[in-house]
Amino acid sequence: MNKPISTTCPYCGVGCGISALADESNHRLLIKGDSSHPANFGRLCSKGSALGDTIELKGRLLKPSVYGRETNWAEALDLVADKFLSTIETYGPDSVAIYGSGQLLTEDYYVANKLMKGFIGSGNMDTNSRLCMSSSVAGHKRAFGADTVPGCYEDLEHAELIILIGSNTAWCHPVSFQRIRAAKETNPLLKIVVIDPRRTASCDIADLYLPVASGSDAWLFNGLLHYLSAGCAPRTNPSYIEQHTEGYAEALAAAENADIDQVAAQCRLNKEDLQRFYEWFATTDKVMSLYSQGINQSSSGTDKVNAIINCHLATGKIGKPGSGPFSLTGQPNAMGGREVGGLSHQLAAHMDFSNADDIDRVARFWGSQQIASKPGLAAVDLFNAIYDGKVKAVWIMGTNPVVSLPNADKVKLALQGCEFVVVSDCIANTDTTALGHVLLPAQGWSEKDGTVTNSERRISRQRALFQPAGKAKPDWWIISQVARRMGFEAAFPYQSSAEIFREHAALSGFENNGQRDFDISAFADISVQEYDQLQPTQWPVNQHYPQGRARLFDDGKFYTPSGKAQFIAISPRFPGRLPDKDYPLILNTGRLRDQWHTMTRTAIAAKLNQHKPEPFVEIHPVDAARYDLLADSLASIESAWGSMLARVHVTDSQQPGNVFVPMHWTAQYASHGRMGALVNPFVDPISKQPESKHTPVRIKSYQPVWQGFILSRHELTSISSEYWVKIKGDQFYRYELAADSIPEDCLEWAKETGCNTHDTASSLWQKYQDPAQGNYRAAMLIDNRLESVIFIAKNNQFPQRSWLSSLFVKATLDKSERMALLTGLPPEGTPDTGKIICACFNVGEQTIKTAIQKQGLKTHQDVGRCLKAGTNCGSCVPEIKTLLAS
Ligand SMILES: Nc1nc2c(c(=O)[nH]1)N[C@H]1C(S)=C(S)[C@@H](COP(=O)(O)OP(=O)(O)OC[C@H]3O[C@@H](n4cnc5c(=O)[nH]c(N)nc54)[C@H](O)[C@@H]3O)O[C@H]1N2
Ligand SMILES: Nc1nc2c(c(=O)[nH]1)N[C@H]1C(S)=C(S)[C@@H](COP(=O)(O)OP(=O)(O)OC[C@H]3O[C@@H](n4cnc5c(=O)[nH]c(N)nc54)[C@H](O)[C@@H]3O)O[C@H]1N2
Ligand code: SF4
Ligand SMILES: [Mo]
Repeated sequence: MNKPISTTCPYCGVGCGISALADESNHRLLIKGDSSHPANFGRLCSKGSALGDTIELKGRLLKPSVYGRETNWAEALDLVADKFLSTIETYGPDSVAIYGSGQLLTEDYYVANKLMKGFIGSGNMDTNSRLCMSSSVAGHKRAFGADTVPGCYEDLEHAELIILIGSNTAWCHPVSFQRIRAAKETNPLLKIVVIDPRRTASCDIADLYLPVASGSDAWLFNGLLHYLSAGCAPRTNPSYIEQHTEGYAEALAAAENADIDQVAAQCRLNKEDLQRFYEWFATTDKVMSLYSQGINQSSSGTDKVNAIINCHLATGKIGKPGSGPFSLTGQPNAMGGREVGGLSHQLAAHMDFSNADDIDRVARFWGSQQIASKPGLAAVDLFNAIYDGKVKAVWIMGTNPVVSLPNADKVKLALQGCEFVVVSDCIANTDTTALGHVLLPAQGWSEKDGTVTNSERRISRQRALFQPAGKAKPDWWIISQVARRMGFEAAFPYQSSAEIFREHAALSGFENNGQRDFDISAFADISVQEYDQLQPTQWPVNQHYPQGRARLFDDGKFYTPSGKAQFIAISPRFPGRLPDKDYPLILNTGRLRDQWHTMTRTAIAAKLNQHKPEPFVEIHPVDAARYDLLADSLASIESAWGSMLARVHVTDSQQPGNVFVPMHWTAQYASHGRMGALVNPFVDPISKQPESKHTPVRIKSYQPVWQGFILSRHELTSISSEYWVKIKGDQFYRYELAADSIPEDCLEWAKETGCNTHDTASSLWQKYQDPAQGNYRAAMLIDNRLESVIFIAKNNQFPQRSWLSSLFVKATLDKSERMALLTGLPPEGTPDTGKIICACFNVGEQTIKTAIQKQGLKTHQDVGRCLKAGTNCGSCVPEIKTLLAS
């Protein structure tokens, strides 16, 4: 048997270490959390645990293709180089662009950025981090003079108050959330505050939940600054303010009007709750503010970040164990991308275009005569420029902008009209690869080799577990090959990721002298063996900190010209577009527990599709009544930019006036689930980050003539119904369907979708039809093995799909099961698992409810002991607790 290989999870910014046992001959993978990795100490969430189910070769992009024709690498690379060169020659360097991703490895990212900024000579390299971390980057830069995350995960165990602001940590950073839960169990004095317009699973451990009005956080933290400094005995830290900061008076003056009454009104919060939160912050020594997209994705995202940092500076609660503002990074290498300068205003190694010395320094280091001298276009502007025909050739790598950018229908049009679109991806069919003229197969996570940096600045190795799929190549290799063909051989000689990492490390230390926070010069001469054995290390790693550094700013020194941290005077602004009579509701968007972004990888793992199988819209009961929406019916949601269809979930976890849809569905998995089409393209004026959490929309009921579902052992080939959703299950595919006209012959119609309806000697059909009611049910078995199930009805009265779905793993059905097929319900005495709650151990709602009742279980720990549910990643614990309570 092979030895386990240590690597890093390719999903979120927690950056969990994984111990992987790869079986090359069967292409199988056993995954365990790496108990020695400081980010997770052996824990993994549902997504990380399911990685072994996502490595299949089906669906992978295996060969390069040009204009729809498969080809070899040489032709594809030559074409990309030629087209880029000829475009630059005719229209100049700013007519081309690269749009990258926080899911590229640091080495890939470094090379892409070097090519565009250093050698093509344009700033037009931006990344999906613009949609993710750019407000935090801008906020850090304003306050600290550098994009520094001061603290580390260990602080979670030291803190006495943890504030989760616009962060659904329970679902998006599940392993860190479990760490906070554990810290609270060890230290019952630890208090948790959750600030989010939506009551999320993260509220499960909250001592106080503040349902802040969408977009109003800057008011809340200006109010806190005001509160800390008010009264005869201020709770600020005057000596810290004096010694280590500047701009306090101005920031305070700007917060002058933010008294509790005003803040309560602006944030629509109750005064007592507000008072309690402020008092806890004022009186607790060790406070951590963890924030994420509820803060960043806003037209005042940068101000929100600084409003939070201001409060930490005013109290000196920064740079000490258990204290500090802490931006949770989203993608596995969001941080690494910032290190290499992946955003279009950055240059490299935490140097940027705002400083002529930086430009000169990087040009000398790279030996470049034609380095770009000014920022390029940020994501939304970049795609507008493509739409306008100003950018004529674009190379998209490791991101799916046709889904994830705001005003996504315009993005689609932009790419449809663009002269030359190159897409590097590991998956063949995505909404973006559909529009590429050249498709380049990138190695996937289990094949790649390089480094990533997590939220706490920890650099970890991703290591190859398998041989590459098909002709797939590392992203750094693909980019270097194009660079060489463009005439930049000398600057892109790389043969391995280790060489690139060394160069990146050397640049970070080049003429640094302690002036730049990002310094990993200790790795500048790292050997291939040392690189291969690199242990997870927090930067900076240099001669002063050869083993890395857990916290920055513990010495009160910042990277501003004066060495002092900067308060920023904040005047809270309203979101860019406010609801009006045409679009009266606020659309909020975000993530689900078991899916990763545009689902290209997580939707391959059947077990990750069971928790939330269909696009949905969450709406408050009052609004549901106002807009005549029944629970579980379909609704159409429209904004000034686009529309979608989703299943209605009525819940008081939403505030009236707000609706929420998950960001994940694409045209590959749903007919009308691509929410990016609706999203407001308004951006923060400083960070250029789009306001993805606040779009005015309207909602109305969508009433199809019929609804139904098909469960099929084989993937359907052509679905013609107006509404469809495709869900991969264990040995079957599930399709949720709805349409405006009832098929004349249901069987004929099913055949057209590609459903196996062939009558053979071994096939057995069961059918039930009531045309008057528009009711049709059928099931087919081949040699007693279930092949397909079709349910159609004019009303939306269907059994849950759980029992029928569970039959596909069986080699044959017994008589009682066959008899029950067309009821869709298990035969008497057979338990139904119900909807899956625990994805790690596949435990359903009904199983949990029955166990609670029959065995008198009282706590989630009891449920865990009895059914294992909730004992791996723990992300479903909040739901188990809800079941216990009901
Ligand atoms: N399961 C899963 N985990 C992921 C990802 C994934 O796709 N799936 N993606 C990763 C990535 S790249 C990222 S960036 C992170 C994102 O992690 P999070 O930021 O935690 O995730 P989101 O669900 O986008 O948004 C967080 C919360 O912001 C709230 N919010 C909306 N508007 C406001 C507001 O005005 N103020 C406040 N205070 N809150 C508001 C939303 O209601 C939502 O609950 O997750 C990472 N982890
Ligand atoms: N409305 C709304 N929009 C949002 C957000 C939101 O909360 N609301 N969140 C935003 C945020 S924070 C983020 S981070 C983005 C994420 O949005 P995207 O980056 O568009 O989403 P992903 O699905 O992660 O896309 C990654 C792509 O890279 C491919 N890929 C995976 N690994 C590799 C690799 O090693 N090499 C290459 N070349 N390709 C690879 C995947 O198959 C996939 O197609 O969405 C943003 N958009
Ligand atoms: S929390 Fe989950 S998704 Fe994030 S790195 Fe860890 S295992 Fe991967
Ligand atoms: Mo993100």
